[in-house]
Amino acid sequence: MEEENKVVESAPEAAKEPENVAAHEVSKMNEEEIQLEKADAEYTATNIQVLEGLEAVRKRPGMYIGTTASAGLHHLVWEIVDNAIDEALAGYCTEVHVSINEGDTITVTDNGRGIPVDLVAKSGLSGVETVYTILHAGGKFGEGGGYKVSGGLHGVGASVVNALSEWLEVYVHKDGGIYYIRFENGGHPVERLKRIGDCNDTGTIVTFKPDPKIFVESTTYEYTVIRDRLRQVAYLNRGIKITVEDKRHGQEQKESFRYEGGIKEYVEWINKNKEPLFPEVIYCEGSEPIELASGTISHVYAEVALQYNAEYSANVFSFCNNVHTHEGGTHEEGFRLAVTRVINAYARTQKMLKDNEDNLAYSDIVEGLTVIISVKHPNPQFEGQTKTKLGNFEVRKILSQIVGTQLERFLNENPKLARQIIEKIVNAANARLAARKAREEVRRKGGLDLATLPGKLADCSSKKPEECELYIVEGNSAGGSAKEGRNRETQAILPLRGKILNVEKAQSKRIFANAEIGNMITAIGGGIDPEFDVSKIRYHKIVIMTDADVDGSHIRVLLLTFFYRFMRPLIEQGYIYIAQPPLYKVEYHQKQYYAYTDEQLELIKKQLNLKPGYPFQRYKGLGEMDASQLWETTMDPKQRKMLRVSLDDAIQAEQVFTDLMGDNVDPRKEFIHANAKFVKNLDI
Ligand code: 0RA
Repeated sequence: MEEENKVVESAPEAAKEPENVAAHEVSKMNEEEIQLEKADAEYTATNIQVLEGLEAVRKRPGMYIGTTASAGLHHLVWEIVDNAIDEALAGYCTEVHVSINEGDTITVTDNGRGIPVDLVAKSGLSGVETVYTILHAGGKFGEGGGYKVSGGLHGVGASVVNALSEWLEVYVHKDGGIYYIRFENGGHPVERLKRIGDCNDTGTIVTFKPDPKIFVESTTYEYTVIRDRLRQVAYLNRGIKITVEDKRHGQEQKESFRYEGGIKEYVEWINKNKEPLFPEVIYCEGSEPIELASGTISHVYAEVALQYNAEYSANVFSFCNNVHTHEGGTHEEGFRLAVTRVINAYARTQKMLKDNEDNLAYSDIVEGLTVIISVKHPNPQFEGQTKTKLGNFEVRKILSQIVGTQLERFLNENPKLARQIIEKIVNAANARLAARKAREEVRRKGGLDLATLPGKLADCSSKKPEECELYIVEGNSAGGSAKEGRNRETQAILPLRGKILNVEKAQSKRIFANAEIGNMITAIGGGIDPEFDVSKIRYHKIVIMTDADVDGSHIRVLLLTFFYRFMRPLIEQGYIYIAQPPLYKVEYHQKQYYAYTDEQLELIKKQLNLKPGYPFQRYKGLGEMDASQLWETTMDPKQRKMLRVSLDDAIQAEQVFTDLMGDNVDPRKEFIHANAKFVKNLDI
């Protein structure tokens, strides 16, 4: 073992050409003591620099992982998984296993080549130590070698995970040996990489414990969050087997994902509760060479899968390097150009669209269409407010060409399906024209006129959207209390009468004619999709306030569905909130105590030392509260609780909304049962 321990204690001469000298050979060299000391000195110097780098990450974790809340905690997992996926995309790894262990540590195992263990010339450290301690070291290995695509949102590197971990351990199986290193306290190596045994397989096993000093809010991992993301990664990277396992006591579970059909299966899965127009999934794929700044030639790979269903909403989801590009970008633009061009040309040659008729619009083409666009790019540029918009200009043309030629071929080879598609699109175009007419009608009657705010709206006096809040309130009586109790300067109230229209089931013509919806559109002021303009909205907080019962949650889902379909940026940019009225009131010695959960009620009873049977009020609806109570418990910015609705996983949301609002009744029933959980996890 003694001999093996010298892996990284090699002489500087050897370090100059590490790619030619295997680590174990280096270790066997008979080195002069003096050289060893020199290497040690260099190691110490590197080490100081390295630790300064990692310290910077610990000082400002938000700069690297966005947040130290739950999303950041999970980001650590994506980071390590990305490395394994890169190894799979390079063609050397077929399986990735992720386990959540007792104590909320994470282990990621892959059967790739194993992270290099020999010296890296530039760093003077072993490959493993380089990857886990030098910021942005990941890319250096990939260049010239395999298919290295990580970057963008993830791709900050494994060293960031190490920096934010209480401890991190790596085992590498490679060249017949098992190598081990452990880091503590944000990336300090306990010992240098050493060979601890023999093996006849290859791969990398990483385990880390997020540092509770960094993740102060919580260090508890959510199985479903990890499961959902890994399922998505498996869909986006066909053939890779990804397993997720929860080993924590009492919640043991395990699921495996492997999709030979990749994104073709992904669109089928998204559409599983929708009625398809026809079962076929249209699939296009291709790659184009691209020159990197370094002069080396790499490739951009693109694939698109689409399936029509009998519904009306458009669902275009795009990805670059497995990152969901919420804000779209050049890949979506290329797709849009291609389908608009090809569909119109085909419709005209088939005389399904006459010479004197207007072109079919992109919005007509994507009505009832589910699309996955996935691009792998060696040097992605992410732009936009949330850095989820692909900016590489060359991608537009690549997508346009690939989709253009292959969609055209599909239409020519499948004339029956092509006819069905064009008929559906022509229908959508007719409905759009009818809707425009209906809208103009409503406008003429004063309904959608932005200049005339709805009479039911009690507007606030401030005109600064940043400080203005719109409360959408269920029922007229609660609306009355809210109007009376509010802060008139910044809080506006829009009461809703009964249930709003289910937009999931209605064609746009009916949607625009609906008075409640018209009122909301006018009050919010940004118009609606496809012309929705978030910069014009009149309130930066739009608060849904409904009763804490089944009807209330139904109305809430109807409203969320409406926002999701017609004003999606409101959700994407975090402008939608759910008010949290209390469930109980306890009166004791002329003082009121409010409880928002059953647990809180128990706590209050205990703290006040109340006898069993002491009366308390259970609020059945907002209407039971008077104006001052409603203000105090639910609307006062200093005291209220609100949930911000986020769109972490638009695809999950897509399924939730189709399940809840579509024709398929069973999933809706299921939801009513799971309602409590949904309300708790409003991160849809
Ligand atoms: C670069 C080169 C080689 C392997 C890897 C990277 C690698 C990195 C990670 C990160 C997680 N799992 C990984 N597996 C492999 C191969 C070097 C060689 O053997 O020639």
